[in-house]
Amino acid sequence: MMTTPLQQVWPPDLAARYRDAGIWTGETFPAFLRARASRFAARTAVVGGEQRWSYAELAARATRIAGGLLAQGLEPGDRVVVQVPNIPEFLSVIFGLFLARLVPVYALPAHRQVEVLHLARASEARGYIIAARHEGFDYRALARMVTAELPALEHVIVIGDDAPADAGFTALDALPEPAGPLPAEPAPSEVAFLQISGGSTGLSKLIPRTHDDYLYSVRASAQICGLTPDSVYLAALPVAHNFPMSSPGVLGVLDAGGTVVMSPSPSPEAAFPLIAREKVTMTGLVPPLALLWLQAAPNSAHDLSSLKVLQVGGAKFTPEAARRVRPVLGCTLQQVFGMAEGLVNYTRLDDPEEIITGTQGRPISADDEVLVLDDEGRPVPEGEPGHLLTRGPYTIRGYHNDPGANARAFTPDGYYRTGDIVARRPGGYLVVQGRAGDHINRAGEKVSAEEIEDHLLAHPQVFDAAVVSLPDPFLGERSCAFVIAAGEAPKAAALKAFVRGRGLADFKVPDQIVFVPAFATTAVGKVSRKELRARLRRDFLEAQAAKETSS
Ligand code: OOB
Repeated sequence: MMTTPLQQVWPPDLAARYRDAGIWTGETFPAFLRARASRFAARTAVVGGEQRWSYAELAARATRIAGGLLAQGLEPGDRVVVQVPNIPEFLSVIFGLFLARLVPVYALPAHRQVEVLHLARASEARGYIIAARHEGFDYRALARMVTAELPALEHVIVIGDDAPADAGFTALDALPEPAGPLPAEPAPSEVAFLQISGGSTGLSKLIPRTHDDYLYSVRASAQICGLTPDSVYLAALPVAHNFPMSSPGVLGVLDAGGTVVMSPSPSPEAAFPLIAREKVTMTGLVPPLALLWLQAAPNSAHDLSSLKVLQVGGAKFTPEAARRVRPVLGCTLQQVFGMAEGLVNYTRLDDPEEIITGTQGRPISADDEVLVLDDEGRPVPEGEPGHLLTRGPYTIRGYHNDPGANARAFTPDGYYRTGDIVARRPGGYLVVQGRAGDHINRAGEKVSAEEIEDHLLAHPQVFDAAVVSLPDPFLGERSCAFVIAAGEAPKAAALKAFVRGRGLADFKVPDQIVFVPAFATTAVGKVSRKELRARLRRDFLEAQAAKETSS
């Protein structure tokens, strides 16, 4: 069966420029692994649970997995959905895939059958790699559901002690013996993997990243963050996400020869003992978790003094919270404003405190081109809010196989419309003000209003629904569904259970449901979904404020 080819192409003049300038070095993931394994052979690459692997061992395991996957029947170029939590095997699996020239498609552990089916279909995947269980959830049951609907997903590989319950699944430790040599080195301009978008409309789009572009962002990030062989990075957020994967994340740490410590959960209960035991120097969190850590640290018996840098990103960190990081945790805050599509901004470790607490950083590269435009597409003056557009050596030029989305998300001259509203300050520092698009940034997890509305509309007692974001003191934003019932209104809890029961990631279930008799319309009788959502949100917040002042 022919699958849709993967590609990511920059205009030849720019590609030549990035190569000549030494931004794209031609390094590929297989070469990256081999070089680190020879240079840092005996050093500890990754720690997790009872396991502690050296660089040499990580490379040996990845090589064994690569041969096994090919012997199993997967072929170079095949896409493989990887849904693996923070365990050392995440790294041996993805590097195994790279060595076999198989293409990982990163799913998050929170994803359920709706998301996994979508990713597998959209990528035309033939393989699916899971951990047997994680945080009380049985991924084999999920795999059974997904493969029943999608027979093309032929190979299910299960990581875990217990033998797979199902015939037809293969344990990672029981892959067949490698049958031949590994394939030839990929070209650095080839797509190495598919990352997933936050999904501002509908389901996530697939983001093809090349060896050249991604490894540039990894190396540059490791440098900006001052990583060395002595760095110990705690992977607290799910490593399949772009932030803990490459900003600088686990890949940046491996680039520098440091040690990755896999935390099964980002909670202080799981993370603090690991920080103390492994003398962790750096980690990355989303804002709500950073707030939890700030609350828990003063009462903790664990020694957190090894921590030098706390990164916070994925959603806006308020300046008030940001100012508490140094006094409470005794470490430097680094704000990270990035996107799986490419552009990543960092505050630098030696920036003045006011920049660190008050901005979301500046781009990695002098070759990142950043535009801040008004609604008519004209540049706004410095300090004024506008739409952020960007292109550069590690920002994609298009999603996989989605001309409609590409026409909306990219300008004819190749700028990516991020959907973010930012203000630019002197020195190129960006301050994020909000989103132009209709998605909810729920504690860093992006929820598309449209996707949830579609699920709500599938309920027989729902006539219409509009999902909006509301400010939330803990999550940053929470989702609120305004629903017009068809006849008798269902109970809010029942409607939430209905949405969950459709097999969605938990973070997409509306946090709040408000029943309304009708949606207001304009004199012409029609409003766009966008206007409708904006109006519902505004009216609700105004009514809430009025209630608060009167009480
Ligand atoms: C990261 O990546 P995605 O793809 O899950 O989400 C990207 C979107 C951005 O467009 C922006 O809306 C929001 O997440 N965002 C932030 C932010 N960092 C991301 N909004 C405000 N302040 C921040 N610091 O979330 C991501 C990827 C790489 C590194 C860090 C985060």
